[in-house]
Amino acid sequence: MSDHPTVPSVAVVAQWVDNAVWSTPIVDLHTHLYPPAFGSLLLYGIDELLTYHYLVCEVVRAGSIDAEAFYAMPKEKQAEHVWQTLFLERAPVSEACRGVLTVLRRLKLDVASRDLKSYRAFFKSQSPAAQIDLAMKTANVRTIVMTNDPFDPVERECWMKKAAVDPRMRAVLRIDPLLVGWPNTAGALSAMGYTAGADLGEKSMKEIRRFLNDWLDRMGAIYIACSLPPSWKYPDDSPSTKVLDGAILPICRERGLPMAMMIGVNKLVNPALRVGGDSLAKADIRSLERILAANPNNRFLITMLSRENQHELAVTARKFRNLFLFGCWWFLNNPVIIEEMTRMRMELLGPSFTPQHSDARVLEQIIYKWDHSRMIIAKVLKDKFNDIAAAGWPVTEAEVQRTVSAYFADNFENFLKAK
Ligand code: RAT
Ligand code: ZN
Repeated sequence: MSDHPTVPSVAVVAQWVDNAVWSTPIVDLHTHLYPPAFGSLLLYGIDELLTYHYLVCEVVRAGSIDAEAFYAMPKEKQAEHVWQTLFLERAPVSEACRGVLTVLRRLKLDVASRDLKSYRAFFKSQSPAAQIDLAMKTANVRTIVMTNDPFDPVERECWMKKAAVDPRMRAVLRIDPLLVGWPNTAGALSAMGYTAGADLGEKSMKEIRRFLNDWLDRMGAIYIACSLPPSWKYPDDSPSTKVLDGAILPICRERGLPMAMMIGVNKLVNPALRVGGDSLAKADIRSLERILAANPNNRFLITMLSRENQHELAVTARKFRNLFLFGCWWFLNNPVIIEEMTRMRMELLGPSFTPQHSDARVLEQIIYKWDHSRMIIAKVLKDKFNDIAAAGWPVTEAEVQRTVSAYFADNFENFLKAK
């Protein structure tokens, strides 16, 4: 008799994958969530869920009023308008609408009642701290990585007065204006006590480095992050190259921190939609290749916004070990695209990336974003493990668990530690 391990059946593999995917806690590496001590920055509850900017765009398309009239209403009225227009008058089949329904169901509210008032009553009865516990438990998320913007006066104030941070939340220094905001950034920096001029000479660069070091210390940030337009070029003679080369990348090297670049957003193509007014276009992969090649001692967390960039981005990740690929960002966070991207990345990169982040702006969104993504990741993983089982590979439960843990937490945490 052979003492080879046996190859499990399709049904057994599926069971192992489901067990691992639903029981493994997530490290959510990019969100817009905050601790309760950050006051109005932490969005939660049904009115915030219904007025998420993804839904604002849909209601303005569908509804009887334009963006300006929508935003002129008080928040509760906005939420009622969205509920009426997108849920009652038409079928809530879009991913953002479905997300609200998933949240209600997972919080054991009566979805079939369609009773917005009862949902409101539930959320109002919860303290923010209790709601964080409930959302994290329901979503099975163990760490929430924030987006922390020192250029935002409300947020800056929270850090200056040392508002308490929930130990399950980790900070990220977000610095878009340092790359794309010149010459206005000079005024913003000077108001914070740093004298960097738009010339971006050596003196200015020193001040930018001081700014970065001060804020990294104050926040205990685990990486630096920015979003960039599709037109981003590297290297060139623009402020973004100067600040990357002269301040950000050297500081990241000194401190052993990764730099996250989220590439492909065209800001405010429709300003009336406010935070919902951004769009996307395909970006230049050559610029990414050049920054990776020129800075082998820097580590980069990369995601791109255009579907058209995804194949070349996965190939780029094969070429550069200092690129850590993560998430299906923003307009890509739809089941059809998540499945396509996750399959392609698994086929090109094996277990060496992070398939998803939530980008939650409203606390309870972690529940639906992770539920929906877990379903897809499980589906793809079953296929992949069954494919190798069909080739005779004796897949084990431990191997499945190790792979899921890598995707949901370990890859990212190990990348942070790598230095
Ligand atoms: O996904 C979003 O909600 C966007 O509005 C942005 O926040 C984007 O994710 C970003 O971090 O810039
Ligand atoms: Zn984001």
